[in-house]
Amino acid sequence: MKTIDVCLSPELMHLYEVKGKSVVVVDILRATSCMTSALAHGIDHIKPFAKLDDCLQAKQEGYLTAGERDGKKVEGFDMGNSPFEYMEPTLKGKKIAFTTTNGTQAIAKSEGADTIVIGSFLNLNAVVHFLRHQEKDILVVCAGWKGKVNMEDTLFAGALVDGLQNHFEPACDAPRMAQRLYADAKNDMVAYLQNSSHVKRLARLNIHKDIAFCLTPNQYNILPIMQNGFMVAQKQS
Ligand code: 3SL
Repeated sequence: MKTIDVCLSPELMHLYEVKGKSVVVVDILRATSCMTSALAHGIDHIKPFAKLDDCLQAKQEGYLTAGERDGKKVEGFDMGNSPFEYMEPTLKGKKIAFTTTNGTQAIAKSEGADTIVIGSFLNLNAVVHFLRHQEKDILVVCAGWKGKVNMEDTLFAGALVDGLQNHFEPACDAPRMAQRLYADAKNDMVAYLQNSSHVKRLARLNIHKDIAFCLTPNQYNILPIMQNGFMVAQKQS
């Protein structure tokens, strides 16, 4: 049986091999939820950047600049990191250069994988469906917060382990732990996470609406997938 593994923080990436694998990058609050929403609402593609300056440069190639540092929209950027900002019909067909504190760093660290897809609760079933039909071991890369482990990304990893349990076996204890956590939390994830670090951080920025939305499963049936450095939406049947 093929395996599923979970890297709980990008700082642990040196312990994992990405070559030959399907990698799922996850930053539930809020980068990968935001990217999923943007593509589901008609953004043409997203170019993720680890560095702020590189992201700004993309403006010269006609990109809108988007993202955050420490949860706040970057000065001079066109958009921040709230999924609701990307639902605006006038953004349809636009291309976006995106950089975030943790999410786009985790994407950069996943380079070299056979496939990189983006996961969020918003497209949980689409991610499960895609991975189930890949003949490759899976690595879920949790973006965490500045190198530290967080609960929301671990929960999503657990949801994937759970959804794929008849097809992929856990490679070590991290996927088993994530699955246990998800089993504890799945009936009310908003309540379960209320004392978690990043929920508290975001609550200080007054973005409760974003938190509730990002924890809502299966709003979209698309799969953001990296193709030649660009993230595009692949529709799932
Ligand atoms: O770190 C990230 O990539 C962001 O998603 C963080 S925040 O939710 O915008 O604060």
